[in-house]
Amino acid sequence: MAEDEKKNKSIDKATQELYEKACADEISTSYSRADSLKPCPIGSVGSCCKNCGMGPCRIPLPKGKEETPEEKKKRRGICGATAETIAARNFIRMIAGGAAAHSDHGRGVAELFVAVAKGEAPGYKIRDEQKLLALALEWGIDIGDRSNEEIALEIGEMSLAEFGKQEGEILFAKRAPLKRQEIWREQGVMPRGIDREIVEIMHRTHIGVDQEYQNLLTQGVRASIADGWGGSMIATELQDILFGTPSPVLSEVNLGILKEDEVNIIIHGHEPLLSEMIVAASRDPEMIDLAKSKGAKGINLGGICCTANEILMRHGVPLAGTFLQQELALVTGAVDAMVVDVQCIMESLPDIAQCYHTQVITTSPKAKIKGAMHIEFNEHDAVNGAKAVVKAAIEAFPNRGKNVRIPQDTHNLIAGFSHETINYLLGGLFRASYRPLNENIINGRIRGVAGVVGCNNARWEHNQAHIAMVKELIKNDVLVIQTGCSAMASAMAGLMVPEAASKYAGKGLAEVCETVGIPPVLHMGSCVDNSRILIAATAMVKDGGLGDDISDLPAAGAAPEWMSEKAISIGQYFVASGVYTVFGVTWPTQGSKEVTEYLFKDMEEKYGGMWDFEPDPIQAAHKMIAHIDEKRKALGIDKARERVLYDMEMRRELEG
Ligand code: NFS
Repeated sequence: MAEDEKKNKSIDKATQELYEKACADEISTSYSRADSLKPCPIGSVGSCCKNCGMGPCRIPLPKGKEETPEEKKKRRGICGATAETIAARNFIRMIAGGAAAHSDHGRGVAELFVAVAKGEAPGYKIRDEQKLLALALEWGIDIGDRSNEEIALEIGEMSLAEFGKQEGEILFAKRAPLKRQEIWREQGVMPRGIDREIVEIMHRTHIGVDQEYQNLLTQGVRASIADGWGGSMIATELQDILFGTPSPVLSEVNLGILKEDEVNIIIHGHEPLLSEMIVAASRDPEMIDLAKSKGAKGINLGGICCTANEILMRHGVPLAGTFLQQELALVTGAVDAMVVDVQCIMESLPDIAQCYHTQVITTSPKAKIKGAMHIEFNEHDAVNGAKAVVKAAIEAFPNRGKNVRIPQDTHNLIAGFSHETINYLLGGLFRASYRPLNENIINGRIRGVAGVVGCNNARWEHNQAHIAMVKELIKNDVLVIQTGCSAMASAMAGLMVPEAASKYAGKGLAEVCETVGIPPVLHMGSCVDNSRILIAATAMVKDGGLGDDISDLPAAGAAPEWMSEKAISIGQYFVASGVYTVFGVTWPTQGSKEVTEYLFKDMEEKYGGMWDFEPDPIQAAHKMIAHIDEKRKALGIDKARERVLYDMEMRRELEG
């Protein structure tokens, strides 16, 4: 779908309604800016190098014809960098950006973890003791009769040390299947320390350093593993211990969750450190009384972007919307405060807020926005910080104008599918395991598993690709696991309730979902929680019957509406972990055939997983299904789909 063919801004009714209101209110949004600001055709394919002051060097491919070898020779930057070097440099710098964002989030959690262990962060406590002890055992930390805090201190310090480690291997890499670890060692991509791999990308892509695209891309792989199996995994694991491991929770999604007669606070960004406290503060009777004294009936919270997924998973706080709905939330005129921390936050927010009454509040010293109020989050005084934020929202409530429109649309969803929850739901408390899932894959009721994740992109009809792809996958008996904005998109389409199984899923998948009582599309959390997908995939390998590595699983990954550098880092660690991963919208290395071929083909030989690019979501789904079927064939379970029902004897054979 080319940009000019894009009919609507969104397939979501609430979003369409508010986009129209934004136009009527003469508000500039990412949707309208995307109309007037076309992507640079040279930069978007990775053929622009601006890594030094001699450039930017723009070296476009010849238009409409094959490049001759002579032309190719001349296609170089001033320093002599080839199209390959430039595309690879740009690509891995995206990985560095994404891995840095996730990992700095992980570092923040680890710092809070240490503060909590030392008793220096009042209001926080360790909520999941079992997970704390399990991690201590895994890392060889002495438990004995030590207190939780003593153990936590050691875990926190070991986690922090992962970032600055100079040699050896990151600790969580040991969680990967043994075969996977061997592949990483063989290919020289086992990360040493998280920060080190990111810094090395910045060094190697500086002018005049690494000038072999394969070698550049190899470092990209190493940094991405440091993200998925390092920084992101630390974020997820420590957040679970501190705030609780998610379990199934019923909630609602879309901008209709805003309330006419309550103080509406939108929590937007990524790190749940502050938002956890805001959830508590919004339930504090003192705050509720204050809200009532201003004429409101109560305090209503909603989330946008990945922090929304964090507080949804643990507290059932409703989701207001995805990345592309953040501006429209303000256009409702009903948001009293929007509190942001880091990542995926649009700089246009304070400008839009000015046209209504909304207080935009920044909270991170790393992310200030001109025109926003700044209340800095301090982990040593988080309770009061959160109360100050809630108070600012309450103060804004009486200023709400008449120009208010809250769309009616909401959908129910069930979230909270952490790895632990899936394990428990499938196997039961005493026999927690993925075996029933594996068995249903082996017997063919479930064809395979797909992770569909990532952003919205203003260059694409909002949510269209996510929903089309996910529906196509479940219709073909592929169980879908999701995170991020993609998960929210499916929830908005009603795919995350158990009833969706009989309505949208193929017969085999529907049968399994109905037996276990789960939706055909499982919400696993925020973008750092893609690490949960890695753990789930590893658990499937370890439970047996589906090969001995992630690359053997009938599984695939996708980010059909990606836009952020984080998505590229995520995609790369999926690929590096052995997963076929297809992206939509646009592909950032098209300026170099060799680099693109290397990512799409050569990586499969090295890592068992590879990249692909397919903007049409239905075709992309079919590529994923074809890959899943190939893996089924390699496992010798391709015939099983024809004789779906197994008798006891066949089962015994399978288990034996
Ligand atoms: Ni992840 Fe994209 Fe942002 Fe979350 Fe949404 S845009 S890569 S999904 S909120 S991080």
